Amino acid sequence: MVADVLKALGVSAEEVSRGDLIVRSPIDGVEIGRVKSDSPAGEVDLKVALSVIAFHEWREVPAPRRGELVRLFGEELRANKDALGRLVSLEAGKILQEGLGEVQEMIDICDFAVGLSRQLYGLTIASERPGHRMMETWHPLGPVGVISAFNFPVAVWAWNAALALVCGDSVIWKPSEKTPLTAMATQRLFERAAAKFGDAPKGLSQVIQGGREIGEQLAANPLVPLISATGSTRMGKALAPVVAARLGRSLLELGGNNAMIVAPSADLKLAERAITFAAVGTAGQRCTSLRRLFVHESVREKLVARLKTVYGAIKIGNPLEAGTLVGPLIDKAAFDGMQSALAQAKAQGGTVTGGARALDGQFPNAYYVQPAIVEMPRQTDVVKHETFAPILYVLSYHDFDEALRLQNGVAQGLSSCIFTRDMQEAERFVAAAGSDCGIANVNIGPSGAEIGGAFGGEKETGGGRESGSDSWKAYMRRQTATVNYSNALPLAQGIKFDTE
Ligand code: UN1
Repeated sequence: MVADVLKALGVSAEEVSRGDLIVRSPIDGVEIGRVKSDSPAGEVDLKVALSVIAFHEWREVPAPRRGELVRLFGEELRANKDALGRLVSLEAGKILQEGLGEVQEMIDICDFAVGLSRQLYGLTIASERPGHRMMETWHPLGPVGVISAFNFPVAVWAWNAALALVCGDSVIWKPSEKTPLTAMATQRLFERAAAKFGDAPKGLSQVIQGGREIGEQLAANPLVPLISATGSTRMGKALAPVVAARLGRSLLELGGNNAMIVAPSADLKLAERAITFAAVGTAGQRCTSLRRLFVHESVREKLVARLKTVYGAIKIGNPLEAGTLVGPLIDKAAFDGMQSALAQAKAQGGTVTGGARALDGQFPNAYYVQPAIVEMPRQTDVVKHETFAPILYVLSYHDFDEALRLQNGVAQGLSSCIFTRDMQEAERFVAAAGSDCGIANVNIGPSGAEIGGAFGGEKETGGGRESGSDSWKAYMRRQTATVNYSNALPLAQGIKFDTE
């Protein structure tokens, strides 16, 4: 099955038959491939050097023509959506619908980037000096290092790569060591698009495989002006100083601890569906997963009872089977992390429903779990911590200000939402003194953002913005240019400096 999918995507069985990175499917723990790591010292720097050469060529290709390459890549993705979506399921364990959704997200960002390739607008600025014109131009930046996580093994790279490519940059991708195969397959599709394009420089997009040392080697290289990294806050805190030490730029998309406020006026049926998708979808392994639920005391009993019924009926199982809503956790470490969080929650006064291992008879080497609902008396330490698993902490609130304080009272600032039909609450939630997150939704859950908006968050989430809106500016360098078309040399600020 894996071999067939890989073959359809242009990766031969032979290519994934040896190497130090052993890939196991989280579906059943069975080995599905071996991939060789790049060596941190030699190969990474060599690929960076090639990337610099590719950049020098690519930056001179007109942006709309660069867009054509991204358009062709989008076509490859369309043609191979099913195979790549399946591979995402096999390697990352997410249900097929979400695997396909992830590929759709790649297609969408390609479309966005193609349009953008004709809209990399700068400004013309009025000069204070006579006979002068001032302008602001966006130029290609250089090789962009993309470090991605296992949970969105291909889409997050695409958000970065599609923009970087139309912006005139080359790309070096270090995928999670847990998902090297989807990266290989994506690279292969890119190469097909590049072959159709004709004259794309060699090494325009490259993959480096391996663990943390590889990522650090990339981050330390001064020839890579931008490192865009997605992963845990811990990873970001280790990586950012490496980039900062050489005064490079980093674009960080780190942990979230996303909340929903359910107000007394909320449509509870809608809230219930949104909670379920956001808290148990992708087995709670999205950076935007719903982790904290603040329910108004007047509706709490009703909503929590409904959620327990819905949770009880959710189909957990093989993510490739139709009807499954919750697939496995990525590995044993994720399972252990979840169990430890649940134990802490109990010690901190929580009441846990669900959370146990599931299907261990059928899949002894995989880690399926019953999603957990944890009713907490207060927002304790464990609630403030992001555990990458389907745990939903439920707390009650009395008034809106209190709910807002609780929702903002954590170190992370990625996504947030409110379910309300009270216009004042909705507007206050998205106003300056409302949610402090990068994403704030009304009557929509915190996950599943569209590519058209800027994606990312504040505080320990790292402050970076990827994907839509004007996120492209992070992948370019801004130049202010002033042209004097007069025969005099007036100085700015009216300074007189006569040399005659
Ligand atoms: C992530 O988990 O790193 O909004 C990204 C969402 C997806 C992206 C998640 N579009 O949930």
